[in-house]
Amino acid sequence: MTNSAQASANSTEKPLVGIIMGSTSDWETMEHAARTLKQLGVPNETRVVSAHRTPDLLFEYASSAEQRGIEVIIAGAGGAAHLPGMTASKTVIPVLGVPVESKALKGLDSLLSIAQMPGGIPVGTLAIGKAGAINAALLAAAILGNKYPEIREALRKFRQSQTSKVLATPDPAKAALSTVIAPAAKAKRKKRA
Ligand code: RP5
Repeated sequence: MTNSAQASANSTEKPLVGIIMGSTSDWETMEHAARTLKQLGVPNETRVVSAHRTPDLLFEYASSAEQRGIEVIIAGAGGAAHLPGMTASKTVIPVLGVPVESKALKGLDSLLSIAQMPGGIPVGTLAIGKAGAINAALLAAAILGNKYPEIREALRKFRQSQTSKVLATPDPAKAALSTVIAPAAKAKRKKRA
């Protein structure tokens, strides 16, 4: 088997990325990480693991992840967000933290809890909310791309398509007009027929 075949990654394979979150209420944010990984063909698993409500499960998940073949962990949490840091303390695989937007402080509490780790236990901290969840998945793919050529190519295609979409709509005023004019013309044609 070639290195590339050995390193192939598709959705039927064992998960390479573990997406964990402190609560089911975090799913609204963290589903964007799962969707982005799916789009890139990166096998992943998703679990609710709470640092405060299920600390034993957190220890078990983090300490067994490497042995189970997980190569990157994405951990999302809000408020006193200890999940990413505590996870990082129990494994040497990279942990990417997503600060979930909290009601009280709009996620600033989550951001600082995740980013302000003491020297020695790093957590790669992303932006608050949806952007952070998407970027955590893209960063996980970039990390995995060092080992899995398919993932690196999927990431390259994602970037190219993103660039093409932006270049295809250089004038936002025209784009806005076309969303008004095109449906109106369609309705007119339908009425005539
Ligand atoms: C954190 O507390 C979770 O990550 C979540 O963002 C926040 C609120 O959790 P719920 O009260 O909605 O379960 O542990």
